[in-house]
Amino acid sequence: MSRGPVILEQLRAALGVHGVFVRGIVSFGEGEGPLLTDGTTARSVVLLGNIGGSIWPAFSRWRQLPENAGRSHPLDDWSKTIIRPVASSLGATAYFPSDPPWQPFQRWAIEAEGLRASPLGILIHPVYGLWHGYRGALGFAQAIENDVLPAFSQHPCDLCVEKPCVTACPVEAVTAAGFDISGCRSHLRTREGRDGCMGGGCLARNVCPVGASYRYPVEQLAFHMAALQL
Ligand code: B12
Repeated sequence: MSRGPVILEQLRAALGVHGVFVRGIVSFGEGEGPLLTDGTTARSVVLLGNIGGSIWPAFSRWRQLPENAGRSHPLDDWSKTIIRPVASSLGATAYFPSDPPWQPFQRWAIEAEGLRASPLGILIHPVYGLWHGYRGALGFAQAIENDVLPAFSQHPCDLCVEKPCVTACPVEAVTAAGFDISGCRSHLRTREGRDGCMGGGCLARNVCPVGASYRYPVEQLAFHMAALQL
């Protein structure tokens, strides 16, 4: 019998308490997956991530511990702290979105969850909107069947006529050619940027009508903006 369902059950039990969920599973042919620590390649990758502000309570508690003060990348460190022991107990290889060489997390999410890119570049989910992200992924030598239903058959941005996300950015950093990160960062350093996007979150992301009830809590929005400004 396949060990897949047991692995997924153990993962869900170990990580759900931290607000990290199994977001979907990608399957690979022989030799096509990312490298595992033993030098072979993965047959499946389980994507792990947050839905809305799900990680914020557990992460905030961890961050307040004296030994975690003053870290330069606390969210990445926390993700590794909770995901690595689970990877090791399951004999999996852990990948993290922040670690170069970057693994193609967005390509994996498109395949595993049926997500599509929004005009902002980040992927949109029909229920969670733009309010989700990835905290890690686990590579396995065995095939694991994807038990997560694909998110949708129709792209929510195709149904959105107004596309307020494209016009909401005060410095037009959202362009058809991609995201203008230097224009965004320069604006964040101005008084208008500090009073607007820095405190309350990216205006373009905030204005999206999809999944508005999953919007991150204000402290999390400010945390991500501070990281983006670095
Ligand atoms: C480098 C990087 C950045 C850079 C450059 C981003 C850029 N737009 O070029 C900077 C620092 C600017 C950045 C900013 C942000 N990022 Co960023 N970033 C990354 C990182 C580390 C690598 C991306 C990469 O180049 N991958 C390499 C390629 C090969 O991987 P890939 O999956 O195959 O790439 C596909 C996607 O890029 C996709 N794609 C991307 N944009 C578009 C646009 C269209 C129209 C289409 C069709 C496809 C598409 O097509 C590629 C080919 O399949 C990823 C994590 C990761 N490892 O993926 C996070 C990641 C993409 N970022 C993420 C987020 C949330 C953000 C911010 C919102 C963070 C914030 N603090 O607010 C901003 C948003 C900026 C924006 N509007 O794009 C999330 C996106 C989650 C999601 N819902 O999709 C990721 C996955 C990190 C995570 N932990 O979840 N980011």
